[in-house]
Amino acid sequence: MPLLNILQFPDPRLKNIAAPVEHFDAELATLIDNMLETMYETRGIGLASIQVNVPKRVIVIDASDNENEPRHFVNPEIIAKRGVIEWEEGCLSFPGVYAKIKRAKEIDVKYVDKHGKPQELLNATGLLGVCIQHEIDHLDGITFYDHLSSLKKELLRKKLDKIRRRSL
Ligand code: GNR
Ligand code: NI
Repeated sequence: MPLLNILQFPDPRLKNIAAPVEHFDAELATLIDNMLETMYETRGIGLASIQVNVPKRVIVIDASDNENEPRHFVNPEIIAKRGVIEWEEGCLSFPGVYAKIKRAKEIDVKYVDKHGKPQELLNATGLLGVCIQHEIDHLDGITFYDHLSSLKKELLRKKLDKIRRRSL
């Protein structure tokens, strides 16, 4: 069992909007550690606090090949977007289903670290860039499902139902 419980679609709490973090204390550091542990345990490459029912603006990501680049972003904001890319995305709140989503190809992100120190990540591309956009969406109550046409939404729901029936 992963440390933290990950909310599953269509849990209404996935639509909550996360509030900015104001206190850079031990509780925040523990949340980040627990989110990273849960992400690694579930073989995800990212996790947003909203998914573990903590509506604070915190995300963790490790988009490396060797699971050795844990990153955390507190109060992240995309400050520039360049180009468009389509990427096959998955989500820990929709296990087993995947969909192609259009995202910005390259982004610049401003955030603070767990100490409250301002940071910038410039020119994030590929899986990292896509994942940051996917996670920031979660903080605003948006999932990859919300990016799909109604036809693709229906298809994805059916696949999800089938997978869930199979694993009962
Ligand atoms: O594990 C995940 N993989 C992934 C693949 C492509 C684009 C985005 C992601 S994020 C996802 C984990 C997750 O649900 N984060 O919110
Ligand atoms: Ni997700």
